[in-house]
Amino acid sequence: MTERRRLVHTTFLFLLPVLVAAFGRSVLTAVLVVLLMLLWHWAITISGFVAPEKHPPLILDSISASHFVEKVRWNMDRAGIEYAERPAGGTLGAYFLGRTVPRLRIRTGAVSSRIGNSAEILRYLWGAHVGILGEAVAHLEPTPERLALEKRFDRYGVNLQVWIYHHLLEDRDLTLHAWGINNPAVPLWQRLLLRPLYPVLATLIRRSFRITPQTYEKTCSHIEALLTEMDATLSDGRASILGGDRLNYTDFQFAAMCGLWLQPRNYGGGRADKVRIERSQATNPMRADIERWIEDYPKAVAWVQALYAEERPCIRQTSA
Ligand SMILES: N[C@@H](CCC(=O)N[C@@H](CS)C(=O)NCC(=O)O)C(=O)O
Repeated sequence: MTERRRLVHTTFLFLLPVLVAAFGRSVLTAVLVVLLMLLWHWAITISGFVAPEKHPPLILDSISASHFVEKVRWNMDRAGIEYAERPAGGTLGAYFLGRTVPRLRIRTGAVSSRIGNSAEILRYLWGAHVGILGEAVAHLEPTPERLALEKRFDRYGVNLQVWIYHHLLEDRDLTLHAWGINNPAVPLWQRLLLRPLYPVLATLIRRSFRITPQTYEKTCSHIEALLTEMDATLSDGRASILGGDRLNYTDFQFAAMCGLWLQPRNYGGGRADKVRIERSQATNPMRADIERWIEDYPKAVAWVQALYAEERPCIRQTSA
């Protein structure tokens, strides 16, 4: 892994035209500097083999509040897989680097790989650990019915993004808080950028999620249809949504997705405390939706709360 070295190189690259112009250097000097930059770039590539940067073997790129991150994080914690979490300021990665979170970075010797998309990350985790950890990752086994349910819960997660931004963007400070402006684990330069960039980021979110009163209504009806179904399914007292007593990754996924609006005490397992939105801080319409859902779906809500209380112990904070 040579990311930090590449970051220094890229920063210098962007400064170069300014330096060459400021010092009034000739074309020949500029060409020489370009050759030096190429040499530096090559040296960084070689250094990845000769003197790789020190990183934990598994790094989870995140934004702390994300329910998709919580889906992966909970399943990793459950399996006892060691990783370091690296939180970023909300939406910066998406709109400036084109990546979503969760993203898992894996270092194997001098080779580094990245996996985006929570579903693909869970498939990797199961495949990479089943031979070593056995039973500890049994909850990650991707059976056909789990895969089908996971897709539905991922759609629920996307609907919740529309729902939450519809409400949150009405309150700039609350949105910035959820994005990590008060979270010391987010790099300071990102926290400083969030506020001035807010108008641009908010516009991009409204456009990319097509947030309008109509999409909000439609989204709420999808969310409520799924909650109605889960409420009925869980009313027979089963432990796992798919039946039986053994919990699997789709159970933690559903709880993680609901955790976004229900905010149980252990949401994030200790890693999202600095971005929590207490119900009392929510805007009135947002609180009204949450309270309506709590009242209308008591079985599903009680199940999620119990799962968080009993199966989501707070873990030690580890950051990359
Ligand atoms: N299909 C993706 C969805 C992930 C997603 O939408 N993540 C959001 C956070 S919940 C994100 O990356 N937002 C951009 C950002 O905040 O940088 C997955 O399952 O991981």
